[in-house]
Amino acid sequence: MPDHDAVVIGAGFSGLYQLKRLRELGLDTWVAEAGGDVGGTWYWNRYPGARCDIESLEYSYSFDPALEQEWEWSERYAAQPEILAYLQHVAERYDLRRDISFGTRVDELDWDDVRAQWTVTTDDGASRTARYVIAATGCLSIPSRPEFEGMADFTGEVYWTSSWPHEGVDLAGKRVAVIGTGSSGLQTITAIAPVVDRLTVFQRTPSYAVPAHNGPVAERLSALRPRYRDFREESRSTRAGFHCDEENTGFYVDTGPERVRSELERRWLDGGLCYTQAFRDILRDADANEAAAEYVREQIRRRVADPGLAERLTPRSYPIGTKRMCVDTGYFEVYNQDNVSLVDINAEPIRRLTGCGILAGETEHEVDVVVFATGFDAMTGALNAMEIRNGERTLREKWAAGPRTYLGLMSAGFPNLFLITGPQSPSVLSNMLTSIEYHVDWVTRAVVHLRAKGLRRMEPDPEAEENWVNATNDLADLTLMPRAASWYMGANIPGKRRVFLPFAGGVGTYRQIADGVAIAHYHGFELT
Ligand code: NA7
Repeated sequence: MPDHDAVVIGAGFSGLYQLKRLRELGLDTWVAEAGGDVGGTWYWNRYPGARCDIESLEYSYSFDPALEQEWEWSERYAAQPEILAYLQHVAERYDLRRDISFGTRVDELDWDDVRAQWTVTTDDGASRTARYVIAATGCLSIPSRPEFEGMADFTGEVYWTSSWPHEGVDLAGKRVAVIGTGSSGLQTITAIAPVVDRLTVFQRTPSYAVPAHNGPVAERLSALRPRYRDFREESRSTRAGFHCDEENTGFYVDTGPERVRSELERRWLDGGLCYTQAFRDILRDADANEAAAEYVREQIRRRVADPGLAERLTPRSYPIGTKRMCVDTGYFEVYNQDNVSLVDINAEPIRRLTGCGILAGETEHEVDVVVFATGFDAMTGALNAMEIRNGERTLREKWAAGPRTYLGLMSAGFPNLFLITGPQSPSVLSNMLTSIEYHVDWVTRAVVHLRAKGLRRMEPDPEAEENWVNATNDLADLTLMPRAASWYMGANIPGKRRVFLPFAGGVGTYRQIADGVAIAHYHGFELT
């Protein structure tokens, strides 16, 4: 008998809920978490201004109606400390910590086909066995840390947004450089601009951003509470796993110019990521996309006083929505401050870090602090960081030309290894909470089925997997998504194979397919 029924890797939103569900089934479950406490993403990403860009009313667990009724979110978009406090509350409320080992990273997984069990080896050298392993390792959990020449020479402070120190950072009155202008960069820049002495932003690609219109949420929360269950159920059938007024969404091709403009304006005034759902074909039709992109560009010109600077901050090289959209609160206005400057590193490439700053083009920018907001090895990074062996090869070798999964949940040849929000599932194209809960419930149901039938082993049929891989690639090719050098495509990591990583068919459709598979006795899986 294995040491445990199940090992869960990670104690973020996915791992905590998975532990709760398996424990309810009476399974002996152990969780390994690399961080010092629960929280995952929200444990590590403590940079100034860190905030979720999915609304709190939807970016929260739905599994317990009592929790949903009791928890008070303070803002429309919760800041990192509030989300972390929520996860800590969840850990305490359901007494989850007693099965979690913190500061423990899983290095290796070895499948033993005779015993039908995994051996899980952690960075302290210890090993234990388990029938099932659930990788709740997150989609954006392995930071991308590009190497710049001279990094060791720089004598000032260096921080990464993705692993910000828990205390002791004070940027007030300092000269600060930020490298990277994705969501993390934008939030950091906006938060620190008012307190630093000088801020120099190094931008490679400008981002499209829509306003958050953040504010108190208490009223909406109390109005929602009587129908919270229905609201959650609706989310599960939407495209992106959260409400976006989809019933009022038409096709751009059928919409006259005036109506196009007023719809974009309406979405802009509402704020948030629903902007790119103004038309159903926005990510498929180049004209629809260009109309939505141009509206955002116009707003940038209105917000940035210096037209030359506005132009440099304006995204033009890729369709809107094909890189992860940012949600901002006063980001562009920051550049109207005298103490803020922008370096376009396409025109003035970063040549090296020096003892006292950054040499870009011919100019040395003297700074006290460098902040890297350079993103993550998305979706496959955390899985490929482990040695996952099946006796013949590693998962990393199997995935050398891109990930291969069935439903984003399992990969053929690696039995009883379940992936929460794995590649080729909607995950990063959706509200992660909707996708996480769906996957955890699906996995739990599969485990119940295996146990009820006395089965020991589950893995995808290679043919079903092949079809799923092809379907996800075909779906992506129907969209404009592959046109951007994005982390959705793996394009931010040197040497990573460019394939579209998530499933682009939407949360509601995905759920119908994956539910159908389960109902049809796990069609496409081998259960033995
Ligand atoms: P992102 O969105 O991947 O942003 C990373 C940024 O860093 C982006 O602007 C990159 O430019 C830039 N970058 C990356 N590598 C380099 C190098 N070598 N030189 C200069 N600039 C670089 O990560 P975030 O952490 O901001 O956001 C991740 C997700 O968190 C976000 O999507 C939300 O889901 C929440 P590029 O665009 O690649 O040219």
